Amino acid sequence: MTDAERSIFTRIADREIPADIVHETDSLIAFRDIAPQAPVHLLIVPKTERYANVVELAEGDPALLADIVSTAGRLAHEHTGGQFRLVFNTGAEAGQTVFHVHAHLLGGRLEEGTLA
Ligand code: DGP
Repeated sequence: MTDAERSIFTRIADREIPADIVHETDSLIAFRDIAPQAPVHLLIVPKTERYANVVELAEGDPALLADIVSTAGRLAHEHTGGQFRLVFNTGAEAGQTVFHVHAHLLGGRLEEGTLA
């Protein structure tokens, strides 16, 4: 795969592009969003870029989706006091810009309409 074909998130996981990484396992990586929409705004990303969106992930690897959700819970306890919003933009018209599935974990004092 050429650099142009690899997703920006794969390049972050491979340490080719710097990011503020807060958590990593063999299958997932979590880092701060470059353009935060809330006081705490993390992206939780499976290392595989096989799945473009959450529906593909749910159908292809439900255990990995469950891992994202439980990781969100643990990270929310560490970073926001435990309450959070988890968003999967799905499709360009819904605001998805990176077609490598990722969850937005938003926490802190959310304004009404954040990421609406
Ligand atoms: P989405 O619109 O749901 O596809 O979200 C993509 C998010 O990825 C968006 O909130 C901005 C973030 N993002 C894009 N490029 C980078 C980057 O190079 N570093 C970091 N940390 N975040 C990025």
